[in-house]
Amino acid sequence: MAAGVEIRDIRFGGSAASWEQLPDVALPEVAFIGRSNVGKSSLINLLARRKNLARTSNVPGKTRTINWYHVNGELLFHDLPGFGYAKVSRSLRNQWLRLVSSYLAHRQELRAVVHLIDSRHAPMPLDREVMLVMRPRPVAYLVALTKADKLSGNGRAKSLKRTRQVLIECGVQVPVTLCSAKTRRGREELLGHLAAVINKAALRRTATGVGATAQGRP
Ligand SMILES: Nc1nc2c(ncn2[C@@H]2O[C@H](COP(=O)(O)OP(=O)(O)OP(=O)(O)O)[C@@H](O)[C@H]2O)c(=O)[nH]1
Ligand SMILES: [Mg+2]
Repeated sequence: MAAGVEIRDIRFGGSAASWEQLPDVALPEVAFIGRSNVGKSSLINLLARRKNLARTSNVPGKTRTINWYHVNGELLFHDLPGFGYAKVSRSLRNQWLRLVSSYLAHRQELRAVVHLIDSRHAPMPLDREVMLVMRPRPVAYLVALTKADKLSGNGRAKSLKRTRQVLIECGVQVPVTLCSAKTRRGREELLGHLAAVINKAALRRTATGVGATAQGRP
């Protein structure tokens, strides 16, 4: 496997509740998307080797804005609000869904999408929608199966097989990585896939050494 993205420096950049508030710094972006509570913020912490860089919670609906992180001053990680969370109002849910869908469909700087799916469950209808939205996009697409520590070896094998089958049904063939924020499983594999898919030339061209653009954290 290719050497992974090496995260030398990662820091919180800011939060956007609407399209207009997204950062305008012309750096390549990697988005982490998935259902509420699937482990997006935890995965960013795992990749960053930081405990509390992104705030996590056992109550779904923790991340309500698009939060971005500067990586090595040359790349952004975007932690997206989870979709499918039933306990917020329909209008707020729709607002998040609109923000996430327009981000996926139109964001110029987007280079890679990491789609997180709970390894214990089959992909849900909204997950299939993400796969279908991603199919024609000229953006690298990776799937991470989270909370793999909660499954036996047999359960993990089944989870991989089931997810690959749904991806085939949706017409996409992409790397699928079993991950655990608890055992740190999948970190190197995922960073390896990211290094392979992010356009290094584009990174060098646009690298500006930009640091944090806002104080504090979400
Ligand atoms: N056992 C285990 N628990 C995990 C793992 N990843 C996340 N969790 C737990 O799952 C819960 C949700 O994690 P978050 O990272 O906040 O999930 P999220 O997808 O960012 O959630 P929202 O921001 O609400 O959409 C927390 O209680 C985490 O500790 C994992 O790999 N293994
Ligand atoms: Mg979150």
